[in-house]
Amino acid sequence: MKLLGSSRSPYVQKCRIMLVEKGVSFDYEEVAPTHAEVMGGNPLGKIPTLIRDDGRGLYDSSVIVDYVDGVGGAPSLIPTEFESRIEVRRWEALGDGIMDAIVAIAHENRAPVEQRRGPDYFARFERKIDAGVAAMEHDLGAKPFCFGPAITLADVACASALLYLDRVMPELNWRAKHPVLAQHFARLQERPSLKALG
Ligand SMILES: N[C@@H](CCC(=O)N[C@@H](CS)C(=O)NCC(=O)O)C(=O)O
Repeated sequence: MKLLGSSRSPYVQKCRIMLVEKGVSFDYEEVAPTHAEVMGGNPLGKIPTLIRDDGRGLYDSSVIVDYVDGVGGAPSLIPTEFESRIEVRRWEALGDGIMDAIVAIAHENRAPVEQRRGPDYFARFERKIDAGVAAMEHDLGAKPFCFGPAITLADVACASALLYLDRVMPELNWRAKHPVLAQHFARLQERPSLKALG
């Protein structure tokens, strides 16, 4: 299988972490969303797009991680038991939501000054990021992982969001307010799956 994406996309990084955690072998190609192969595999023209071995495209990141969890070996990073699965999926939604808010701010920062929507717009998305990171710290609590006794998609999603936050908005200095989450993230950063991102 081949993952099409860019290291600038947090949704792509989420899929790459998942692929390595699951020990699934894959090719990775650094491309823009407008690349012909992306358009061929994903009518929405977005990255990440996964091209399966039979040539069919798969999207978006939440479907790709589900697929990777299924085709990879044990252990499963997405629990099958209903309540557990919903909780891990909620963590994923939290990570994705933080990434969405950072993307909104990053887009706005790239817009010509006269077209920007002003401080209220920034504040709205910064509030989502602050509240999202606070929820991660709270929900992690004293646990060794975001959910259960070992790594799951919840940790993959959490790490993807925090990596992106560090890259795009380091000035937020989230570690000062969330030391427990900071320690967990530091441990996750030691894993080969995160180190492989370069
Ligand atoms: N919800 C999607 C988001 C993917 C996404 O928005 N990707 C961006 C790059 S970060 C993209 O391809 N944008 C190009 C476009 O929307 O035309 C996922 O989780 O995969």
